[in-house]
Amino acid sequence: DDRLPPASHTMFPKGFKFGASTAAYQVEGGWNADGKGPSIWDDYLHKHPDFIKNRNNGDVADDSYHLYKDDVKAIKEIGFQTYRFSISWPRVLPTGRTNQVNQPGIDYYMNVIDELLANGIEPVVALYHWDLPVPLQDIGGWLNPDIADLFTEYADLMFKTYGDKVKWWITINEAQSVAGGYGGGNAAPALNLHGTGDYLAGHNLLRAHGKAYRMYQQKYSHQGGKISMAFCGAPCFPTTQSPEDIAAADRCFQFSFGWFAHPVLRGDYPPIMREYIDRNSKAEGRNVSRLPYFTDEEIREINGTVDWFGLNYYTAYWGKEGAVGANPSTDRDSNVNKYFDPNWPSTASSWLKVIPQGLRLALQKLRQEYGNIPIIVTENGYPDNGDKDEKRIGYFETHLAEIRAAIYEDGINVTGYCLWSIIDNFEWRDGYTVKFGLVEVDFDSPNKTRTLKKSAYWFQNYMAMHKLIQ
Ligand code: GBH
Repeated sequence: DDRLPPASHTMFPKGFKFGASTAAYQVEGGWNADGKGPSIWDDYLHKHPDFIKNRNNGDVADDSYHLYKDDVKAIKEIGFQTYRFSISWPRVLPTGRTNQVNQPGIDYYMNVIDELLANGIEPVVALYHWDLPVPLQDIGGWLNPDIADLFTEYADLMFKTYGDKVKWWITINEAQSVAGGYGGGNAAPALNLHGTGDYLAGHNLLRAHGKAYRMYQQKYSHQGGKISMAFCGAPCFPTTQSPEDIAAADRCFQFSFGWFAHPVLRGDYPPIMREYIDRNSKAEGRNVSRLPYFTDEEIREINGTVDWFGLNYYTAYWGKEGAVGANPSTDRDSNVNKYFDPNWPSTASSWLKVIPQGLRLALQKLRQEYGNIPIIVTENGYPDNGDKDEKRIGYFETHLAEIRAAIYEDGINVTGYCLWSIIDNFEWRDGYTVKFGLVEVDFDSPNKTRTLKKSAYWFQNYMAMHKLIQ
């Protein structure tokens, strides 16, 4: 069949790694076990249970705090080479500060890492997947510039403790989503400082990342680890090929991925963000821009601080010119009207339509903007209500085909893929109603019984078939 690509192109390149992801608050439970301090998610959901479907929270979740060996067993059985998880900052530092270290928390992650390594699975570790220690939120959280030093002290302890065993680090998962917790109200701390708090939080997230990276270079470069952030965004296809629509699609990229990627790869914010936000701020009668300025020293510190590019991809949009969204807000500042194609399949998550071509679009755009940096897809997955596992298989199959096309037809340096998620877990505002896992969890059973889904067996087979024999 001449429509098929050459046989080798159905394979992944030598060294390509497959993995699966989770995040601490979504799977661990043990919210106050053995000296763990509360995070902003513990605190917010205890105070505002109606924030989440069925008033659920992550107090127990998958109980991976006690059952992590079951998770590793599934990862091993399916055949993944890597496991991406996150460390809960308040589990190791209950006050957020290094003057009080919680030894059982330290031991927990050491056990997880040892269990992975004993099973031949490489850890990919995120330091921040949204669960800030409450005492740090009490001083303003990511709005307080001091957070950069506090994060760096925490990162230092993590590198010192685990860095001999962990070679792949993510400082911050989806800085854009973290900033959203200050700007949009959809995530803890659920502040609604749209168009101001989000930019300020984003600014300090970048400062924190830059400082932590430089500290690693200075103190731990002998460990030979590789550091990134996990970037998120949904790229836009231009509605037409008109210059206006093409420019709008570019702004869609710059205001999402570019917001954090441009500073760490090119120094400073994307020029178009600077221009639009400064102009809007002025028009609003402000004498300072809502988008903070870096000092020259900060730009030098932040520029060049990712060794690889972590890409979380789920969905895409059509885009055209248009000021929509709250006033002010990042959406409105971008002057892009983003919308879903009615033909793209819906899923259990209203924000996620299935459009695999968007993954290749994102990869192409990343290469165009940032050159041939190695890219690892750090998240990609399909949500259902426990009823559409076949569709999950289709989602993976089509997205992985786009990755192969990006590698072989576009020459893009994609070196790995971590799906979301190994296991059904606490899906933030959707609670336990929306499931992304390859492994089903009986949340009503005392031992949170784990059962591999069809998609897990499909993935097992897929990796065996499509990985070049090495
Ligand atoms: C990722 O975020 C997260 O890293 C991960 O923890 C999560 O489980 C996974 O995706 C699946 O959701 O409430 O309608 O305003 C993906 C990006 C950003 C998508 C926030 C949902 C809120 C949509 N997410 N967004 S809405």
